[in-house]
Amino acid sequence: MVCKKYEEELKKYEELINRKNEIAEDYNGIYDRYKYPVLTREHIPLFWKYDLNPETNPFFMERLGINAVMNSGAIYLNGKYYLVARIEGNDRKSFFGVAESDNGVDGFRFWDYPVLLPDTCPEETNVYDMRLTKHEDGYIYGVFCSESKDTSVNDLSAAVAAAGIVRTKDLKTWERLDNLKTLRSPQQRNVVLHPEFVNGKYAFYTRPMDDFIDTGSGGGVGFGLCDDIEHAVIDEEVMTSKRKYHTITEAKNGAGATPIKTDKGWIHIAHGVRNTAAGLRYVIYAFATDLNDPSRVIAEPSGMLIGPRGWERVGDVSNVVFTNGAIVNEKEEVFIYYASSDTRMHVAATTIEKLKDYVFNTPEDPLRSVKCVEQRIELIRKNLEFLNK
Ligand code: M1P
Repeated sequence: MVCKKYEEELKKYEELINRKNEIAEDYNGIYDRYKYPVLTREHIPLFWKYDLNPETNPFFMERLGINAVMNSGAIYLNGKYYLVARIEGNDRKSFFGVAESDNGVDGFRFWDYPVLLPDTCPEETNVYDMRLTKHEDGYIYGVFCSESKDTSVNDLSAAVAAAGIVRTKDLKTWERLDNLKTLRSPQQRNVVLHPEFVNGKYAFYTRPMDDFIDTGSGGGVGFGLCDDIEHAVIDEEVMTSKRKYHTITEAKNGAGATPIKTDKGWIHIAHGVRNTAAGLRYVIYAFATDLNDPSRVIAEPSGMLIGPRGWERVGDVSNVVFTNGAIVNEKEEVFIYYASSDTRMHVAATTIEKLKDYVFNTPEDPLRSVKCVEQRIELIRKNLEFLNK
């Protein structure tokens, strides 16, 4: 017999999963934010955390608590919306769990079991931030950060980030492939597989880094090709979206969602990081690359697409929004899934039409205040002329 507390907690859990989401009030014309997060630590099934047997758990205590649910890969399959979430236990280790919804904005419910990845990397300590790519070769690939202790230096906290690769056809059975090797970059995070072959090869967006935190000489989002996905090796990485001084990407940036194909170019939704007196601030931005050469940036609107707002600013790592997944459905609606402050998952909804308009018609960052004022004065002048006609 389950205890009364379990029944009370289960009722709260079911109310949370069944709560309808609503478009939030703030308006920008580009996308709609939603009032409630789509996944939180409270969305984790009770039977993942508690021992439900009163004989072995008389106080109905959490035995394996969950701290946060965040950075989720996203995919649309057979009319359903799936998030492969990064779930962080109270023990700081992250793992992946699949949550499913009928409409993409609410009702996300985790499958009964989290994903148990094949244990092929004995040195790997932590895994997180999976990007899902439905590739034209017929597989769904998951590329994630595989983190290990750096044993080459005498520093307990030193770590190495690499890109782990798995593939599946159904999100249930996962085959682990070799980690990506980038011959000219010692560390990698935020790696995304492009959905199509480029020049007959697998193509990755990379994020070269000299160190676990600092990108150092890594100039931005890289791009490289490899012949064999099962033993992926990239020699040369060319730069796509570059880090720039005094912009939202000054400290670092990284690819986010798998690029979205449109008739005007590939649309990328990435993250940019700047430093502040309060630490690093992460925002989401967008850019487009050429349909035939997805490494060539053809449009990059100025500034951020999504920044942390209101209570999104607060969490385990405050002042962060981060995306690694978006879904486009058959109505060309776009759902951008983003985490706030490394704590919970939200959705911002838009359309392909609006995203294209945003990416191709928003002015670029002119990189100097005086030019930004000129840009704004031009907008004001045209508007006042229009209003006074
Ligand atoms: O804490 C913010 C983010 O930090 C990292 O991103 P980046 O590699 O660009 O610094 C990632 O660890 C990410 O998971 C995290 O949300």
